[in-house]
Amino acid sequence: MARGKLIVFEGLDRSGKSTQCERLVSYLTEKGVPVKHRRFPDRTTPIGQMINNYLQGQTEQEDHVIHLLFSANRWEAVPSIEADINAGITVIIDRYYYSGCVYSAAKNNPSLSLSWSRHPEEGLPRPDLCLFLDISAEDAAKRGGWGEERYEKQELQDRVRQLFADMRATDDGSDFVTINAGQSLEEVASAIRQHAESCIEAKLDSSPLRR
Ligand code: DGP
Ligand code: NA
Ligand code: NA
Repeated sequence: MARGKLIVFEGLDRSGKSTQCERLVSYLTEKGVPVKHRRFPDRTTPIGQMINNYLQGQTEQEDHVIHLLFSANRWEAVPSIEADINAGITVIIDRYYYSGCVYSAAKNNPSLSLSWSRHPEEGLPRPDLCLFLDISAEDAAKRGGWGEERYEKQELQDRVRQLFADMRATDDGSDFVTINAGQSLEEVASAIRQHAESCIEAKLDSSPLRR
């Protein structure tokens, strides 16, 4: 049996990522493609609840500690992701280790660089396709105010945007297929469907997930 594919959505808060991720999952499900929808952070596990409390400002965590918790929250899902993929199910994830690296590095902690932040993520299954929803500062601003959570502040988001751009020059960034998220919902969805369907149709039967 052909293995499933690993498809990841990335982008800033307010890039439309979660909406587009849900739309792709519904579209493929209706077409009869076996898919599983996940998101990180997965707030349902004990580690995820610690992350949720931190994001909501109820607890404080040292910068490296919260970084490692976000990473652990991905690692704890790996057996389940691998089982799905080996069973022929395509796993579609809203955020992954790319967010993990840039949001931590955006804190400007001198001992938490983009390259330091990459280490705990080493060995996680590498996506077959990473859809990067790119939006300009102006377009993001038009979409209304930030929410209440810890990282939803203009200054931090500006650094996140810059770090995603820096990441494009690294090996991780070579995974990105950039989608212009400033287009209409329909245009964005259609571009995403094209990339996702050619990824799913690509024959990788004998090639394992990369690491
Ligand atoms: P979301 O549920 O997708 O809105 O994500 C919650 C927030 O957490 C969002 O501002 C992005 C941030 N985030 C997601 N993954 C990570 C991670 O691995 N590390 C850090 N530091 N932040 C992350
Ligand atoms: Na958010
Ligand atoms: Na979201």
